[in-house]
Amino acid sequence: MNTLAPGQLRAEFARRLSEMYGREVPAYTTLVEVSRAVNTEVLQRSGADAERLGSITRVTAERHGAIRVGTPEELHQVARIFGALGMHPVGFYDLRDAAASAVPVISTAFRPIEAEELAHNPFRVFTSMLTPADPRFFTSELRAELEAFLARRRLFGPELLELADRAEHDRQLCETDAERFLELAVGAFELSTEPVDKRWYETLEQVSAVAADIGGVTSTHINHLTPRVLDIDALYQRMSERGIEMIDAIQGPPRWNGPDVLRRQTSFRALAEPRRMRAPDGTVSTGALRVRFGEVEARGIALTRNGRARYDRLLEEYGDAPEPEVWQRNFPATERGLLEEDLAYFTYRLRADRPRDSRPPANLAGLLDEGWVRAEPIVYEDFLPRSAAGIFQSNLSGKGTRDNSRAATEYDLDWLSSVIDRDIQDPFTGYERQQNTSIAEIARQLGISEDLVPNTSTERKHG
Ligand code: OOG
Ligand code: NI
Repeated sequence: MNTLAPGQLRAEFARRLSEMYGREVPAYTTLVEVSRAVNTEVLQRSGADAERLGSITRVTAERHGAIRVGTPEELHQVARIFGALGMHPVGFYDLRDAAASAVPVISTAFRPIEAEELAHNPFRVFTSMLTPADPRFFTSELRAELEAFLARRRLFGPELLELADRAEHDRQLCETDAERFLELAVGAFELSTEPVDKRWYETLEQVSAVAADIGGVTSTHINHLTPRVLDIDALYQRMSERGIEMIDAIQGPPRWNGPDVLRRQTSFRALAEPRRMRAPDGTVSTGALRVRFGEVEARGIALTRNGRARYDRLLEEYGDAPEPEVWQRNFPATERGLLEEDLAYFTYRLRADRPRDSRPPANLAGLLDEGWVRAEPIVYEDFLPRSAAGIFQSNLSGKGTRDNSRAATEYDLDWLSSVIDRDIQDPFTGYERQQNTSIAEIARQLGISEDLVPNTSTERKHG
């Protein structure tokens, strides 16, 4: 009998989730159609350049989703489900301080880690966990009530978790089990039809709409599913022309005439969807909630720690939407410039067409100049905390409340890692490893014994 490996399960999960979401959120289908049209145009316009940051097959299938859970136990279970799909936790995002509105969550992203797995299907899920223990948002009474509510609910059933564990352990499932696993897993992220306890939902909503979305109901749901587009400015305009109201801006780096770096994203506001509500007297009526929205992203080159420090400093100095001129002054306008200043990550490959008629120089710049090797940019696979907070915020109805006179409860990557009982990878580590492995490989192929790893130059201003 046929079996499905984690990569196949992941691709199939992403496909079915997309089908479900498209059925339930029609604007998503429009977004996917427009993204596809824009990508085809970019491909025709730019040829091979359009695929410099991923094949068109990958980019067309590429999605990320987002879910939010309430407790460490729930996050632990989510990690098991994604583990079955070959998705591992990467990065720690603390959105509590990244947002001006009340966004009481900390997050990580589950995604494939190996380059081949990413190329096969890069599906990732930004996963947030509520922080009821943070006294800036929750009083001790509300915290207790919230934690008791969360402890009573069950997001994922035993059969789903058992299949997940088996899939992860065996690194495969037979077709029958895979079918059942996928059906249960997709179902777990569908919007529930259970009536919402109106009083409880509204109590939490006063504190934070995010808290209500997570802890006001007995289930979880995918709140957006994001296609990747190769020209996000064109997409933004096209969607607006189709009458879909986008948020004010594209978040992340501006459009400019240099290489795309990190990622840019934009969204349309959650649509009001009918939802059954139960009043304190027990009567059920139809209300509306805005909990599912649309988002689209463009991805660029992964920045090194140096590059990221520069990016963060620019946001610090110029706010969330720096002008293209600011970019021009602070970032080199070519991939080679990024490489020379150690601002971005590249995979180095030997050029087969280069005659081996001299001794290859023992430094990367020389090898590039003399045509021995070429450098291919490594695409950024992760998220940005300020943009993520912006996405949360742009979809909140009210600002909620936050008492800044209270001290925040501290969380970090290690804490989250112990909660889910899995290593959470630092995002930089993966890119660095990929770059350094490729350098070691060309050095070996060319018989160069010196250390070719680029010197991690100290941050210096460009231009
Ligand atoms: C997650 C928001 C973050 C992104 O693309 O930055 C995100 C959420 O709303 O739950 O998905
Ligand atoms: Ni997103």
